[in-house]
Amino acid sequence: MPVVQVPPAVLPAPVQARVRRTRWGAGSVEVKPGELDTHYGLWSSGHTGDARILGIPSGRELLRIPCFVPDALIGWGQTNESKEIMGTRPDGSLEYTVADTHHIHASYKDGIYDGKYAWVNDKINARLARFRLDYMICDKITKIPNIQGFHGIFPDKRDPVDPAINYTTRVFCGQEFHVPMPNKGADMTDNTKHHCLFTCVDAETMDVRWQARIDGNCDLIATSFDGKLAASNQYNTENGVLYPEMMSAERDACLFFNIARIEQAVKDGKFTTIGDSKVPVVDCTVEANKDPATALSVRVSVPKNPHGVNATPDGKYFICSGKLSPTATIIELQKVLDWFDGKLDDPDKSIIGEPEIGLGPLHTTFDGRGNAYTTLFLDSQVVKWNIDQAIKKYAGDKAINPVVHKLDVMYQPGHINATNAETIAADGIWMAVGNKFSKDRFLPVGPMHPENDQLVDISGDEMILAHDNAVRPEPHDFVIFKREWLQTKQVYALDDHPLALKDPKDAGVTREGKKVTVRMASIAPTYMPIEFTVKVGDEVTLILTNLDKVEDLTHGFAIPEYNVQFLVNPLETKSVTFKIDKPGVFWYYCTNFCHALHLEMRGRMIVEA
Ligand code: RUQ
Ligand code: CUA
Ligand code: CA
Repeated sequence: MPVVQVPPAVLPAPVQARVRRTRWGAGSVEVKPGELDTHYGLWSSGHTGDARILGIPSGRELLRIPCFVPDALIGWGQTNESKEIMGTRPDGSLEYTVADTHHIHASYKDGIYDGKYAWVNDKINARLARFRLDYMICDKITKIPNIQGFHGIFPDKRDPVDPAINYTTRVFCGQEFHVPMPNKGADMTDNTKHHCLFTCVDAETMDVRWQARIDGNCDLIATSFDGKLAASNQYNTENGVLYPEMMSAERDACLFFNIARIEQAVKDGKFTTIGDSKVPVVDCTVEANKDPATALSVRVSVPKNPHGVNATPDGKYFICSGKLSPTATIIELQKVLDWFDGKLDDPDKSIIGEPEIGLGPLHTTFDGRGNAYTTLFLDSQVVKWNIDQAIKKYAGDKAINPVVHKLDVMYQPGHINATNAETIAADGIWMAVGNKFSKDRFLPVGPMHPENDQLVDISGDEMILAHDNAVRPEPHDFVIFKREWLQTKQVYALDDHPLALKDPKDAGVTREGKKVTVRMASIAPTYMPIEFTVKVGDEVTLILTNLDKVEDLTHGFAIPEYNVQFLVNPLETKSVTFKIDKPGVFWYYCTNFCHALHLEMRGRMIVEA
């Protein structure tokens, strides 16, 4: 950690505040030239449809990882490899070109990130993308059948408790919008035929394992650290189609799924299917799950239209934010398990705290020292409150005020997350707050404002606002964790791609009728071959392997008038397929500065009429 050497007394007041903070342990937000950030941040991007990697505490954006939508820089959505992951129509065009990524979470081993995967959802088109974190690329996308308004996701935090069930971890997915099931043009006004599903995806195969039909909807998702339960807050227990109906009940719910029982029900064949989908659908409706001995799910009531459900790092509690109620609800995991075991007569008795914390509470994070931090959208604040104190107050000690501190943030915060806070190792150092409005915080750039991600030092008793950084709209959720938990590879392996060109001598053109294959290598500062000839009417597949194995030696490849541009990183292979329709000379060239002779790195595609 950088240490400030100057005696505090001679410094102006704001700087003194920073010196004090340095002594508390969070360190300076300044990452000096040559130094590295201490934490990684995985950010979802909202309706730019991708994900971002940030360094924390600097807040610098280090990388964008495309997944659901095309990206011109790396050629995502253009290369054959990325199109296969994204999904295409019969004519070869992309199935979808828009997306809205909301929630991003990484894979765990025993309650701590294992650095293997992260997942993000697409709310618009109900897709789940997986990133492999060693290369920081998207390697799979799964379309979730039957649903719309795919919102919360959360992976298992631990391998499944029942070793008889043969699979690895899973990702749980919530459906926010009610639709007729099947959604084929019938029952459009029949409320009773509108449903929502809770979906389980296998983390390794990315296949949809099962779905659960529920009453009401799912919003955010959280999983328990013991691997037994998944939870979803529900703001539409009314099953309303329009929003006044969704606001009619005084309390909605947090819905808990007993994952082992659902897996068993699927194994025992106790499921149905919907429309053409073959995915098993179990019954998690309220009516079918009244008997604790067999119930697959149970509802715990939570005040009006809650948002955000988060598991505390000690594994004991789930916290639901009130949104339209100025409260947070603390639900004790063990008590929910007791209800399933027949030891608690009323699931609502698992509520052990409901502190008043402020207006418009949305999301909560933790410092690992027993404190919760909740965003207050309407108050434009973050409230720090003590969980034990809130529990004592609920138990009867009315004199207690569990609120420790409130901090103004700029403005209208949504998501919030602290370093390591979604693991058992929450370290209580930094906290990021995603503000939906930035108003006057940055140089004006016209009507569309950036958003303001703020960094807060939470190492002391009071929160200290450490810095603002502008972000392109509009990130939603994010997780932050210490850099030691992630080891990326800096160079690809030739064997990653079955068509890699291992020996430059194999470069060249082969033809089968009108189908032409061009195998090409890049070695700075040249391509091999530096010239190839094709004919109008051909269909060309160009496979390019970057044979430079030096870290950071990335080449680009562009062909004028043929709308081709993509990147190849060290030892990476990518391919593109395009139709030849214009005769002439076309200089392909390297778009990515790679060498003193980068500008000379080019060659000719000669097209004969
Ligand atoms: S949910 S504020 Cu709260 Cu997608 Cu983003
Ligand atoms: Cu290769 Cu620039
Ligand atoms: Ca409601």
